[in-house]
Amino acid sequence: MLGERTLVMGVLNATPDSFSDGGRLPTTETAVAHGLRLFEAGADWVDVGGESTRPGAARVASDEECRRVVPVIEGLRRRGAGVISVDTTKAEVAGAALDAGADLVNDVSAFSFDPAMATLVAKRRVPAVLMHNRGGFEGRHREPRYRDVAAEVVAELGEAVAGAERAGVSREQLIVDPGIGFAKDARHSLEALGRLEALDALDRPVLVGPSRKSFIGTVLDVPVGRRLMGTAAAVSAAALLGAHVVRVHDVTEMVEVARVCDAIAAAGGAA
Ligand code: PMM
Repeated sequence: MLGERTLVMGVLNATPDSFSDGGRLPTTETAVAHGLRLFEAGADWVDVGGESTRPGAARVASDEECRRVVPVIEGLRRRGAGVISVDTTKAEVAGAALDAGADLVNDVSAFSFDPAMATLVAKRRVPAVLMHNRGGFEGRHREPRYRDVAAEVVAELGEAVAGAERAGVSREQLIVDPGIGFAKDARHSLEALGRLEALDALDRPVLVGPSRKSFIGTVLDVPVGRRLMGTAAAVSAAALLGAHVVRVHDVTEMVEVARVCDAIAAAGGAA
């Protein structure tokens, strides 16, 4: 399935404080209804998260994070929804989410915040996204310094893949992500995206999450609510540079963007 066309992962943040959509889904029912709408709008996967990753966000305890994501995943699964991922860095939350019906784990720390995550993914034999990041939870957005962003992202993700394999995870389970906006300023994010093909060296499917992020705000000087066209441009670039999956908030619009990029690629225009 991965690689035939660009898959769209819709974002479902069950958090009071995410940077672009936090607090909009205050109950399980509204969150489940939103998730179902994302699938109806054409999302291939829906990514359910219960801890905001935005700079300055407070750490959420495992039990609170489970309280936020588990009922939403159960609700979606009961209604026969499609592929569900859980956006978490904690093995306890990932385990509960898989028990509730999630299909894969999306870890923005590439298994580095919680060493039990790799063991869990190895045991459950589920796919997992390893996203590039630096520093622990507190240090993750601080002082990004690179000599060569694309090369360092590839090298560090390569180490994360090797570490996961040492913990018993099979390479085939893993998807890699350059971590747009994580431990990267706008210039770093643009370079990581513009040189996405460098990730081909890892020979794993690639997921990219540029949706509404601050590098778009830097280029266009627009607030979060006005980043739809910038997101469309970033999704096009990602799709044409070989992304297998794009993680977005605006599913209806980005499904159209992805389909046109796929048609261009199929006609021999790129990739
Ligand atoms: N970005 C956010 C959260 N989770 N997961 C992956 N794999 N890649 C990303 O780029 C990513 C992510 C931050 O965005 P949000 O707060 O809108 O969810």
